[in-house]
Amino acid sequence: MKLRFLSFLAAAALIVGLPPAAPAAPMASTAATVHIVNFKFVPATLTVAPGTTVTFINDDQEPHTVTATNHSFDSEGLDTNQKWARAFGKAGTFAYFCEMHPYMHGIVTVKAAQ
Ligand SMILES: [Cu+2]
Repeated sequence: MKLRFLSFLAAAALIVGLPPAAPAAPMASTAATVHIVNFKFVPATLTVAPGTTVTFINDDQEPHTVTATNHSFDSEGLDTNQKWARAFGKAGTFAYFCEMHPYMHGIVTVKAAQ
């Protein structure tokens, strides 16, 4: 009898007791990388969570820049293997290009997970 009562208590505790452990939320990535390869940004379009730091790496033998279309950021010239990082804190769409090769375009979209 006592055992059954304890079982009841345990079941009741499960129902009304402590909140269940939070389900494992998918880890929002806080870092991403864009390579500059063969005069292209790879990937050319990137979607990240707010607060993500995006690192741009120039894999080419030519210098490139990562320059916002609205000039809100500018890496200046990146030599071969040089890296440049920027934290994207707020949601929005950030178009950029290479000042030395203006046909090179990329977009970082910053969007909160649903
Ligand atoms: Cu370039």
